[in-house]
Amino acid sequence: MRTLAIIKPDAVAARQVGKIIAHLEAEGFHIVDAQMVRLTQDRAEAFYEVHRERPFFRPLVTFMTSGPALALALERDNAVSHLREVIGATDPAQAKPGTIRRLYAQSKERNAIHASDSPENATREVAFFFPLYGLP
Ligand code: 3AN
Repeated sequence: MRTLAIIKPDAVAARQVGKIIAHLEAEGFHIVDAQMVRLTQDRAEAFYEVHRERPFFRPLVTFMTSGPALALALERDNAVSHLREVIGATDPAQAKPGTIRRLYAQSKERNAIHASDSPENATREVAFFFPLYGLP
């Protein structure tokens, strides 16, 4: 099955893309497709639509549009749940040692990587960036 990851603008700016991809490949993920993206405000708002009413929505959209990011369609057994384990908790201070966020994230907002949180969202989010791979 497939899931979506986004290496966020903080990690791209800090030149951590290579290390994060190596970490993902070591965890058994295949890169199905990849695209450097500069999200517009409209695209970022659409992507995070479910969070529109949350207090962090505005700063999140500002951050996600602040620089280039790398969208990755990833494939593996149990891709969605495994990727969530590998990235760690939203807050890097709470993330387990060895997880991507513990290793590379700076804060709850600047947290290095996004991963789809359910199979339904993975289908939607892969299709958001890679329409060709949108079907499960
Ligand atoms: P996750 O990315 O772990 O699934 P979500 O879906 O709850 O977390 O939140 C989406 C994104 O919103 C997070 N990746 C993070 O960048 C940002 N975010 C979540 N909670 C906060 C918060 N309390 N303060 C600032 N930003 C947050």
